[in-house]
Amino acid sequence: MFDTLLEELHESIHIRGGRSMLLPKDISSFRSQKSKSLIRNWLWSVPGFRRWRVTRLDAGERLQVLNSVAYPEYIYDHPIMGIDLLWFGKTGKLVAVLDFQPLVQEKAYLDRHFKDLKSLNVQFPSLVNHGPMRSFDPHQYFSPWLLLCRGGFELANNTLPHAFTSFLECYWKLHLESLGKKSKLSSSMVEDLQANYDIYSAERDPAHGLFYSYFGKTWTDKFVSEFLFPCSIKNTSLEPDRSYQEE
Ligand code: BLA
Repeated sequence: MFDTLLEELHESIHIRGGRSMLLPKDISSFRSQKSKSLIRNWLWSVPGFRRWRVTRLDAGERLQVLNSVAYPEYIYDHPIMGIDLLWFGKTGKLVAVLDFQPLVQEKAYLDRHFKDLKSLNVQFPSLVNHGPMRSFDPHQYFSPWLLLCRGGFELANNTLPHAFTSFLECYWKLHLESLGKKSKLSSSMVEDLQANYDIYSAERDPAHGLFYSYFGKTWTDKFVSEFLFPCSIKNTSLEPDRSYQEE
């Protein structure tokens, strides 16, 4: 599950000039001792973005994950791109979240950036079937038009791939349009808001318990603070990715 979507994501990054960065070995790929779960990670350097990370977790029948976050450069104030797809094979359950994650919730900002995501809500109503959020606050870094659904195989296998393609196209469109426009939020404000996103996500993300159980505390703490949400621990004036080299 999700390998086709992973390939599609990587291909779409690649054709827009993305280059894969070299990661520390135990972040690039890490296998749990006891459960044979494998996590693989990629970090891309993409024009117009300061950081684009991708994670694929293969824990067999128990869990399959595709997760990705793209942070635009600070001179652009458009939303962060967020993807979180989970497939629990034993119970046949899908949790899928696709969002343009807004830096602020003001109407003018939402009007400016969310026309296309709104239309995806109309196109894919079966992906907008969520109840209340359990871990996150829907009014912080989530948009009113996020695609968030809990479903089964049919949704995962048929609807999700179409929605995924459209979602990526819409986000690239938003990104390309934003390159030509002047941001309304200042770069320093965008920098603070993106750093806050990392702090907020590191605190709330329900994945940490899962990573602890698969990969242990030492590896998980390093992974969360250095790879998933580096701005949650670092002084935001430091560029977090300078330590990584191009592959
Ligand atoms: C939910 N995400 C979850 C859950 C897990 C993960 C285990 C709980 C599943 C459930 O509710 O049944 C897993 N999250 C991960 C993994 C990683 C991660 C493996 O970050 C890292 C590799 N989460 C994101 C991004 C978004 C996101 C980018 O990482 C936005 C698109 C959203 N995940 C998100 C939301 C939920 C969720 C909204 C539901 C949580 C809730 O109900 O509050």
